[in-house]
Amino acid sequence: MSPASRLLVDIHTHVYLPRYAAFLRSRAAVPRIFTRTSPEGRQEERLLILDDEPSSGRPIGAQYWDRDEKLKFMDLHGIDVSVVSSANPWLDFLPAPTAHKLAGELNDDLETYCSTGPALTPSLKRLYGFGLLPLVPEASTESLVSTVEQIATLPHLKGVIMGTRGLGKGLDDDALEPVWAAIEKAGLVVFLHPHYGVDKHAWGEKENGHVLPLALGFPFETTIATTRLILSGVFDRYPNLRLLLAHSGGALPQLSSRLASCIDHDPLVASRLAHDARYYLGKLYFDAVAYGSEELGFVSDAIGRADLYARAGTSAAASGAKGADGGEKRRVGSGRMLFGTDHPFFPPLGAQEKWKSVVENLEAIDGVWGWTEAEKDAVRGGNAISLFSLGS
Ligand code: 5CU
Repeated sequence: MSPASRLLVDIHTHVYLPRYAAFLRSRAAVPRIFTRTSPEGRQEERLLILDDEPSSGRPIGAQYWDRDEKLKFMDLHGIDVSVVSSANPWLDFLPAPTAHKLAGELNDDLETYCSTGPALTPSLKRLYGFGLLPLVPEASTESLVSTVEQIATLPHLKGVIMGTRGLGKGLDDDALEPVWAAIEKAGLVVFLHPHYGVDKHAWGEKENGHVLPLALGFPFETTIATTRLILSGVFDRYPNLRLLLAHSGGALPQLSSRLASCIDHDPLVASRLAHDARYYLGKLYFDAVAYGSEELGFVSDAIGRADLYARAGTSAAASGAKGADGGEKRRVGSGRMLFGTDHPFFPPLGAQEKWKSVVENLEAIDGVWGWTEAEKDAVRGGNAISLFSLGS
């Protein structure tokens, strides 16, 4: 095992728990798992989750639900600890009573998955998790808050994974106020993850497979959802809410100064917010699933600038933040970035041992100009140990 400061912790790693996979097998509509005869004449299971995916779906197997497969993957890549989350589309497609019941059962299942798994030390397990909320239209506040309370009682669940739909009107819906309050009170981390992408008409008519929805649609969805949360003032009302963004926050770091300028020119929105838009980036956490050192460096610059805005307090003092040493911003920002793999998605196409998607993300962290070895170690694991209070 690595010394505590050198642990590799994967905070973006998914599972379809056996109960959920069985549920998907029972369905005739998307999302579903179905069995077909392969072109080679074998019986094989296929997964269909995205709207507009070809009806043949994609291969699915034990790596999606079997804990031993997760641990084998972790061992292969030197991952000490994983904070596992259910994969999309979660419970989004279900009627409220079914979603409520299944959320409770799946949260208990995930607690068992983690708690009965191996440990690194008496106080540090190899598996932790993000629970699920029954976030569907018609869900009652009581159902949502009671599920937050259930998750808070499960010692290996450290947060909740959430899509962008909320109760059908997005995450800036006033009806979600009690949910943010309950999550903040429980000290859970929200992992915000996309599923729907953006309007498919943006992709044109050429056959580009999953490339545009996954490379652009997913991150744009996260960008829009997070921006709407910022504009709604959620981070002013719940200053201790901790939100972790998938795929390094999509385009938000790149667009944050433009966002600030647009707000400045809109008195209605400006009057609603206590801070410059860039301040809120310093309240967020970002996975390091960006596949390139330059992108990680840039994201840490933008977060680091935000952190300096936060410390400066006022926008006048924040002009000092703009002039701060670039290296300082980059180093400060690295404290809010966390390694992830997206397992079991993006498996290798060939027979190579290690997954390219994982190796690339590790190499990207290693190659960020301006991060010290200690900061790289923090992104690889130390930040996750602190954010989720693992092993304490
Ligand atoms: O390949 C995909 O569709 C996905 C997905 O659906 N969810 C995810 O987290 N990564 C990739």
